[in-house]
Amino acid sequence: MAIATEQAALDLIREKVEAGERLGFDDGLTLMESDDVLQIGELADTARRLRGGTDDVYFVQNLYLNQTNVCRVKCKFCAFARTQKQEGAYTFTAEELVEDALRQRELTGFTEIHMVGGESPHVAFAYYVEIVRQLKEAMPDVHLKLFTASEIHHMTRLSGLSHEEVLRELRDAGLGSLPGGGAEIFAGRVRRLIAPGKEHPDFWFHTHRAAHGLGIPTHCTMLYGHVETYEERVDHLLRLRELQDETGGFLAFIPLAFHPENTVFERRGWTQSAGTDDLKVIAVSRLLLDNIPHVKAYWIMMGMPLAAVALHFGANDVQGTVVREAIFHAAGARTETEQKIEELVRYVRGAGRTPVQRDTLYNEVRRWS
Ligand code: V47
Repeated sequence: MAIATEQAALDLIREKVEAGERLGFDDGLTLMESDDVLQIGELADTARRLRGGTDDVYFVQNLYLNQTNVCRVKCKFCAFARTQKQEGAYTFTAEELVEDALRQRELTGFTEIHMVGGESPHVAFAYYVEIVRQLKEAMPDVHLKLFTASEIHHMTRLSGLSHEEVLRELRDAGLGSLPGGGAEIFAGRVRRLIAPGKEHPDFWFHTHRAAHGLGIPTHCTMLYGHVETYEERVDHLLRLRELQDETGGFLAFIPLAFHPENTVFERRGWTQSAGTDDLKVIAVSRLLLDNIPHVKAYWIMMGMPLAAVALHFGANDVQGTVVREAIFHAAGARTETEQKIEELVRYVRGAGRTPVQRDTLYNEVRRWS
């Protein structure tokens, strides 16, 4: 787009944002195609404030667990999964996970366990229910944010139950919310290239809609920086916005930058997204997702210094302390695996914002004024 025409298009988008008007597909595409990252970032921050956002920046004290890395799906973007017979394959029992979490709790407190894993064909649905039941029994005050929509779908295949029935059983055992993984990019062309063995995106939506209907809040993600086009990114974001209009059940959106190390894409010479693209995706997400209250700058993938900058591009959450992360680190992430609360506070303050420790449901736990 010629510079003058692009500026005219951005000016029109600014007018819409200032008037509180919803942006459409073409607006999203104009923003994605623009290289004027600073202008888009400022616009996203303006939109965030006009929609009631303040200087508060959230994080949660959490622990990451993975119950198994055994997976039947073989997504081409994944460096974490193993087959049962491969070296390094593991499946923890409920007892082992509880023991691990309790041991970790003696070292650092946490209010949330975030756990996702592979779709192992070697376990039964009862395994998942038992994990949830035992974790909840051992730590009743900890929120359990467990299992992607793909894993929930996998459980329907293991059990013969519907998505609603699986979710109800997990909820009754102690599940608090679902993380947003498994969304990848919804466009069929991309899914066929990067995750041909994965379920149709309709199941992702069906699972989240069912969760929201049962009062289980969820998160949503987009895996970007691989074979997707700008159109496919915008399409993905608008599909999320549509479900949120219907249910209001998404707590936050988390863009996930593709890490190619140890995947087939590394052998084809792929590298990780540049920081400017990460900032642009955060900003455009904030602009298009006018109905999702929180956008996370996930420091695990972008590092805490860039996550702090992203707070001026529409993000208002830096996820949490994390403690142990395996999926991005298997794919070459060079970031730490844990941030101390003091470090999160230091970075958020450095960005001129107010650090607020939250629980999973965004209730305030502590504020640094
Ligand atoms: O679905 C896997 C992504 C997701 C790679 O809800 C990769 O708060 C980049 O669900 N490069 C799982 N991304 C992680 C997940 C998550 C993470 C952080 C916060 C939340 C939340 C959820 O990780 C997968 C996939 O999209 N992923 N491999 C990779 N090589």
